[in-house]
Amino acid sequence: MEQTLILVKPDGVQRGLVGSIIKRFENRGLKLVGMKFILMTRELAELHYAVHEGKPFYESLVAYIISGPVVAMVWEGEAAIEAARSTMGTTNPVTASPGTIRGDFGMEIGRNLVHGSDSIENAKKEVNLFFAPGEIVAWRRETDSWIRE
Ligand code: D4T
Repeated sequence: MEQTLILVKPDGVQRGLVGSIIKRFENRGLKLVGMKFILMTRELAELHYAVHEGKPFYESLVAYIISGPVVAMVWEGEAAIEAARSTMGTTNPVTASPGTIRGDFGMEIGRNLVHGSDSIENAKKEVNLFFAPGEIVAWRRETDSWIRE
């Protein structure tokens, strides 16, 4: 079973879209196993976006992610990483399909509302960056047999 780190970024929080965004992942059938509302420190942001250091958009990306609170979540499911990313839509909301979070709510790459891990390796790193092991909740979902064969 995969786990993926999802962030509702500061624009999603400021625009009052937290509930709508969470609902998309719930509707999909992903299972919520961790959630917190935090103001990311610059240190955490730099660790999270270390792979982008040196790129032209790096400074504005870090400034954006620490500009207000975010909702950090861990969602679980088979192929959770790919399922979450297809629910989010492409990185640039302008090209994201209608029906995806970015395609329905976004207009610019620098305000793309959500983050989702992009590989199993990065998902593990990111979940560990945001959550202590004791903050992940293992629970039995009664509807699982209607979502997974
Ligand atoms: P995140 O990490 O936010 O889920 O986005 P993606 O996984 O979909 O995309 P990414 O890692 O390539 O980019 C990270 C982050 O940087 C912003 N960005 C990206 C930007 O502002 N300008 C750019 O040219 C690119 C490529 C958007 C997402």
